[in-house]
Amino acid sequence: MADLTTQFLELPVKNPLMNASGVWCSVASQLEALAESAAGAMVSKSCTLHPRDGNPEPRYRVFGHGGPKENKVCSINSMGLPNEGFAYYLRYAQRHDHENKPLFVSISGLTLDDNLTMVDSLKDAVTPAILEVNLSCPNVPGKSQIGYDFDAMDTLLAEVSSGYQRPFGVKLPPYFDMAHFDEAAEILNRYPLVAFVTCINSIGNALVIDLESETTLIKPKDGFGGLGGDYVLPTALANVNAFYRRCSEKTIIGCGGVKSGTEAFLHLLAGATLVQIGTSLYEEGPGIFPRVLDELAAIMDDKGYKTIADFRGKLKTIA
Ligand code: RRO
Repeated sequence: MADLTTQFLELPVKNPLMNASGVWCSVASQLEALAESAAGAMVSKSCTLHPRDGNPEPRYRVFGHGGPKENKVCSINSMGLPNEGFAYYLRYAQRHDHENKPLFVSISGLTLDDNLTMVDSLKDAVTPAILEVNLSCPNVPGKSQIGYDFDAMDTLLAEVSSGYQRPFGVKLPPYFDMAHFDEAAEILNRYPLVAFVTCINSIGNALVIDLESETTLIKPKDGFGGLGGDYVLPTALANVNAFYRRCSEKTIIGCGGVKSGTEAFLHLLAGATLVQIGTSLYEEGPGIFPRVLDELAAIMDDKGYKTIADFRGKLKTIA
């Protein structure tokens, strides 16, 4: 039977699966369910310095196009960063069993100062939690994504690096242009403390319309929201592989379109070390982890791969 154990920044991890931030991780009961699940690691909901209610509902909808045969699982959300506030997630981190599984704490401050305040507190707190800075929330009205403003991204990475002085990671938005992959990677590579890069956040500002009612699926921002699930898999794989190729000193976490062992395998093949599940976790709950792990192990067995290192990053291209 295939060995699914892996390592993340030298930490042993039981397997490469974890939740995507935002899914099953907003309150302590959900975090505890993840801690008890088969996932190898977990991340908390992106938080702001102070608690937020987020955008009006309906603000998350799952949908499938192509009919039952295609069985597509897609989502659109404009949650607007609803969260319990940084102190809440820090308290959870302080009682989490990090030996059992690594915990990432995701922060998404509304200002640079808020991010630096949270970074300072996390640094001073006695917790092995791993910091991830979300540069890609697409849903706060009036705020653009830091990941799409390369000057702001450079400034933030410089400030967080000098404030935190420990390895941390960033959650990136999807990029769609080779010049943008190059420029983003060049900025990330200036900062050795940026130890990992999570690709991708949802594809921002999509619009899904219900044919019959001629109405948007979600209420905030006139129906515009972040796309997740099946539609984003090729974009996610492109971003994972683009940063894997360009950031040889950094570890890549893949996120986007994972619903079975097949997509988890593809993310690993493209260069991811850990693989996150968002939309499908929202639909199935933490019971999804043992299923996807079994499917991944079966694919590895079929192909004769004994460990993840046998194929991770070994995507072939056509000569
Ligand atoms: O809360 C959200 O609306 C949200 C966030 Br912070 C994010 O990073 N990605 C997303 O799709 N939704």
